[in-house]
Amino acid sequence: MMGILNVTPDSFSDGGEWFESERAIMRAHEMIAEGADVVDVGGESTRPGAEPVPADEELRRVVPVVEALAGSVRVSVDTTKEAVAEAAVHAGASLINDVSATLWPAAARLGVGWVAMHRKGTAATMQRDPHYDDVAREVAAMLVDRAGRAAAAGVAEVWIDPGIGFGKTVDHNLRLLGSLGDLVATGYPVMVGTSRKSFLGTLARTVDGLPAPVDERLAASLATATWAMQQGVQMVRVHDVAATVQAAVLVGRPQERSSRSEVGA
Ligand code: HH2
Repeated sequence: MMGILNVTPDSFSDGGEWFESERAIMRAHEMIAEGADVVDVGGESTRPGAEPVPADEELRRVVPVVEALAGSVRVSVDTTKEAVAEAAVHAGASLINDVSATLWPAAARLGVGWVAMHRKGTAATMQRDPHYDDVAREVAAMLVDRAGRAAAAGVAEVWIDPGIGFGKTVDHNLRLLGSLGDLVATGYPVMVGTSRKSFLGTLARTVDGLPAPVDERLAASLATATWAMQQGVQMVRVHDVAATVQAAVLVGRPQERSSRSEVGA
């Protein structure tokens, strides 16, 4: 289970720099207590149309938080910038979560794991009418190609991720979720992130029939995370760690349930 830790400014807080990192570190400790195996620290939003963050600002956000957490949990850094990845690794991160799928040479050089995520276009362009002839086949082919290059360059731990919501329509996302088994069959460990994403809001409606807003997507997030785990996905990237761990114990990872029932309750 990978817990999402966004270290980005909050317009409702005026607590300044100390408050921002302190709050992030507190949230990370909550997620660790809830059962997160990895904490994914990110200083730049990748949402469609999000403003790019300069490297020095991203470094300022990410590095102190990575440093503070690295002794307590496995830390990954969610970045597309080599300088940020390198500084985070020096601060204790051991996994580069790379939505651009370009940083494998850095992972090889630094001797850490690497997540290759599929994305079509950039944050600015990716949701402008994305098109595929066969989304599942094209995404798998790109990921296997990148993963092969990374392995050949010497990266010992390579993850692949279909990049739900990154240059994909609702239909593309559903097709990718439906074909997770094909990614698992490649032999590379697979990671998936559906947590609170907008396609869930489009499909899951409120009682008024409106698209579910971001804070009403928990049930849909859990349904997709448990589906992914049942397909053999080894890591889910989530905001709601405690709830996802509960769901995983019941239906996502039967092996976890049997080991827990042996100890008693
Ligand atoms: N999704 C987001 C960011 N990083 N990394 C991986 N490997 N897979 C994903 O699906 C993925 C990711 C979405 O990021 P953002 O829109 O910034 O929101 P949040 O980080 O809160 O999920």
